[in-house]
Amino acid sequence: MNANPEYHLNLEKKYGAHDYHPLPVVLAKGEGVYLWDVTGKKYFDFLSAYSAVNQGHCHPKIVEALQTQAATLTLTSRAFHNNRLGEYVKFVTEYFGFESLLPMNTGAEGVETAIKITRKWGHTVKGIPEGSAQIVVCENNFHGRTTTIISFSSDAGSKNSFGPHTQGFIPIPYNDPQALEDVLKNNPNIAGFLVEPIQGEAGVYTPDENFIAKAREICSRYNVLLIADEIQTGIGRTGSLLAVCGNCDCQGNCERQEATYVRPDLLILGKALSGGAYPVSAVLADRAIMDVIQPGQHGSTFGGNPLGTTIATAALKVIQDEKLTQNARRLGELFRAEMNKYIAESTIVKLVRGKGLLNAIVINDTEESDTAWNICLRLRDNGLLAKPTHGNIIRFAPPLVMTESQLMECLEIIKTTLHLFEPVNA
Ligand code: IF1
Repeated sequence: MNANPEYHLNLEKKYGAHDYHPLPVVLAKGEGVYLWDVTGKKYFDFLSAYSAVNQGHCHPKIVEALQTQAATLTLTSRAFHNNRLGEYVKFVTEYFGFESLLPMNTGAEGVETAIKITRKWGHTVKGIPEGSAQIVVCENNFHGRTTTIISFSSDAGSKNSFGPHTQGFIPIPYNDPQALEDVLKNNPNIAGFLVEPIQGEAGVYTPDENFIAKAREICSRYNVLLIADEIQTGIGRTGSLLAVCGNCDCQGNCERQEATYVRPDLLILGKALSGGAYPVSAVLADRAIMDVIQPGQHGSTFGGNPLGTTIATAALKVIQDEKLTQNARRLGELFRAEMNKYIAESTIVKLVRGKGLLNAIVINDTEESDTAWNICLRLRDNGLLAKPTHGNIIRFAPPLVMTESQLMECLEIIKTTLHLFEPVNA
C-alpha cells in the first residue's frame, strides 16, 4: 500500500470524475469508532459515512455474516427464489412493524420505489385520474441524486442543467403543517407527502416536536400517504429506533403504542440497514399499499440478494443486542449539554441542534464562508473527522457504538479546536 496521501489524491484527480470535494484525508482502515489514514494516523469518525456505519466500522458480527454468506451464495437475481430473502422480509417487517417489504440497494432507489408505489396507489386506489398524481415534498429536502429526485430538490447545484425535470411534486416549507393542510385541502390529486423526520443535508434541521404527528393527522384526514425517508435518521441514529418513534424507547421490540410513535404509510430505510458493509435499502408498507406493485412492475437485479439480506439481518441484530438506540440517546444528550456549556462562552459557535447522535453546530459566519471547512481541517489535524454541510454548519454523527469516555475525549478535541477560532485567538 502506498502511504503517501498525495499519491491517492492525484490518482483520483486524474482518473476520477470530480463529483465530490472530500476533506483531504485518505483512509485505509476502520474499527468501531476509529479510522486510520494511509500514514497510520488515527481518528475518531464523526460522520459515520453519513450515518451508514451506526454499528461502527467493520463490526465483527457483520463482517462474519458477510464473509460466510459471500462464500456460500451472493446473487441469484429475482428470477429464482433464494433461501435468505424469506427469512429476511419476515425479520425486518416484524422488527419495524409493517406487513411487507420491497428490497432495493441504494437510498435513492428506495425513494424512487416509494414514489412509484405512491403514484400507483394514488391512481388505482385513491382514484386520482391517470397521470395526475402529485406528491408534496419539503423545501431544502435531500432524498438522493436520480433524475426524478433532483427534480424536486431546492439545491441549484444538484438540479440545474439536469432537466427536463420530472413533474408532479409540490414543495412546501419544512416544519409547516399549515402549509401541508393548505395544499391538501385544495388539491384532490395529492397521493403522498414525502418527508425527512430531520433534514440532514439542510444542516440537521430538527423540526418542532409534533411536526410529524401533525403531518400524520393531516395526511390521514385527506387520504394521503405519509412517506417517511428515514434513510439517514433511522436505525437508532436519533436515539429511537426510527425518528418517527419520537421518544419511544422500544429498541425495535415495542408494540408501537407509545404516544409519540407516528406510523408512516411508507417507510424508507437505507444506509445503516446494512451497517455500511454493503448497499441495502428497503421500502416497508402494509399490504393494502404494497400490493399495488404486481410481478414485472418494479425490481432490481441486486435487490434482496442473499449477501445483502444476510448482512442487513446481522446489522439490525447488532442495533438491538448492543442497545445502540439507547446509547445514542444518552450520549446525544451529553453531547448537546457539553456543547451548550461551550456555546455559553463562545462567539464562534451559535448553537447546537439535533437528536440522539445526529447533531450539528452552527458557526457564527455566513453560509458562503469557509470557516466550517477550516475548522474541519483543524479537527482532522487533531484526530477527529467531521464534514461541513454549507459553509457554516458542521455535522457531528459518530458511530453509535461510542462509549461515554470516548465521547468526552472527542468533546475535548472539539472544544480545543473551536477555541482556536474564537475571535480572541484568531
Ligand atoms: C452524497 C447529504 C447525508 C439521504 C436521505 C436519501 C438519500 C440520502 C435522507 C440517498 C443520502 C447522502 C448521500 C451523500 C451525502 C448524504 C447526505 F449530506 F447529502 F444530505 F447523509 F446527509 N435520503 N444522503 O440522506 O441515499 O442513494 O446516497 O444511498 O454524497 O450524495 P443514497
